[in-house]
Amino acid sequence: MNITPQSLRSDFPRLRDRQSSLPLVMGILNVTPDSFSDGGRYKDADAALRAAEAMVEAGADIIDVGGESTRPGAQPVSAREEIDRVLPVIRAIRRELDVALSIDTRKADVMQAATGEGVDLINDVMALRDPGALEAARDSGAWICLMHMQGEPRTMQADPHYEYVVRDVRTFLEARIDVCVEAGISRDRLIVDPGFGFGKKLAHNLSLLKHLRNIAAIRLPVMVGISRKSMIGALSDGVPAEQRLPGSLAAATLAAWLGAAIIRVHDVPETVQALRLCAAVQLAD
Ligand code: PT1
Repeated sequence: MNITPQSLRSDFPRLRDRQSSLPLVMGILNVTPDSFSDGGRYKDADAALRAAEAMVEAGADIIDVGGESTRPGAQPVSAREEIDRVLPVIRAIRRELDVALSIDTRKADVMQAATGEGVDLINDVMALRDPGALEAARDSGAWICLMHMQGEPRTMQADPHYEYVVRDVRTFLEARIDVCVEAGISRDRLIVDPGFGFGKKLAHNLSLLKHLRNIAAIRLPVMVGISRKSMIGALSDGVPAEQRLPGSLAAATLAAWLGAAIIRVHDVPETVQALRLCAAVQLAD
């Protein structure tokens, strides 16, 4: 069920109607210095392009390009630096591959630069709360993923707390949807994400996954990113990220079963296999 960039805008409504039970697979492409750096922007962009190509061949529907880490404890980078990292990669993928493109950013200037190169989806862990982001996203015409985060990446895991996590996250997402609609963004351009690992303890993450249908009841496509996150390590004696594939596949399967429309992952071929099994069971008599 590969979709072309040209068809992305018209195909997304399919996510709301749920004709297909197979969620879209979003492959993660980090272009931070620790990921593809061996010096030289051109070489880095070429390595990133080859990684994207492998994910597309393995069945990724969307490639999510990110130039700033937002994992717990990460330090912010400037918009200039972020643009310098992601634009060569976005241009190369646009030129060489037939795949939908997403930009993982919270900064208005990066949104503007990326959508100017034809990026189809803005994936914002701040849900357009940064200055200028709402306007930049509105004017881009792109799809927008609004994610829930409590706090900010550097400190968000210090002491997260909620009254009722599922209700609190849903209330936040609905408030951000209202802000978007009031700013002139059509509801059909929006996707929501509960933000696994973003200012959440293990018990919060588990409740959000168990009750994902409650988030899907917002009646917008739901995106889920659990791939290799520490919540998986926490359930397996703290195994490092490289050893979290089995838990990642279980999480992707559960999310798909509970109605997720897009699954954001590192391990595309493995996830595609798990999701095909899941969809086949859902479609069985
Ligand atoms: C996500 C997501 C994202 N996650 C969306 N975008 C990250 N829409 C980046 C850990 O606990 O879930 N949804 N962009 C990566 N962030 C994290 C957070 C990585 C927590 C790791 C952890 O290990």
